[in-house]
Amino acid sequence: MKKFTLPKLPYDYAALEPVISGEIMHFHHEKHHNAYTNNLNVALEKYSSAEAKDDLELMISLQQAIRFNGGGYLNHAFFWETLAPKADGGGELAGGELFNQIKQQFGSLESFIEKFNAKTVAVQGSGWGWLGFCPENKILMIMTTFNQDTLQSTHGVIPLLGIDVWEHAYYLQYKNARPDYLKMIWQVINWAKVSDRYHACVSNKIKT
Ligand code: MN3
Repeated sequence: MKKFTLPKLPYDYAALEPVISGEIMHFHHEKHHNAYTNNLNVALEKYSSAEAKDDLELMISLQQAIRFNGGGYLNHAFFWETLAPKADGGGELAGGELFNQIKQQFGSLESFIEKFNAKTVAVQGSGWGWLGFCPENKILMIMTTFNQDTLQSTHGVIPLLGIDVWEHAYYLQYKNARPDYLKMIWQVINWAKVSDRYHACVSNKIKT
């Protein structure tokens, strides 16, 4: 059975400062993401055990653990790649196919960010804000998910950009001010990566 391992952060813990503190990145990656990874492995192992095969209640409860921890595993791996230090081009989207599509659908990048933040600030409790690609209508969509639900498994929409709005993602630095965190984070969005994901969708390189 496959064991999942904690993916390496593609930059140093402090590399996103001052937008996201090194302390937050350190805890978020080494504690939170690591816990999802370990708990996912435990749940998967139990699920494949002989005991679980004869116990439907146990299987159902393990499915919930897999949904939560598996989602936490995937969403965080995706999140680290969605961010980049400013020195490596974080925050820059000057043109290109994705930029044009954003402009066409939302008017401007600024107006897109405004709409994204309004929707994501409003997530009740813990969850994620997403820019996704709808494979049916071939359009961009701003969406949210609760807890660690993944966008694709719950809505059939391909994630291009995801922002963690669990309190652990910002509380140590921004305290309760989720809007301030969301206002700042655009300075470290890895638009090159997000654009690559969009290209893969429109050129049908990924299975939808
Ligand atoms: Mn998180």
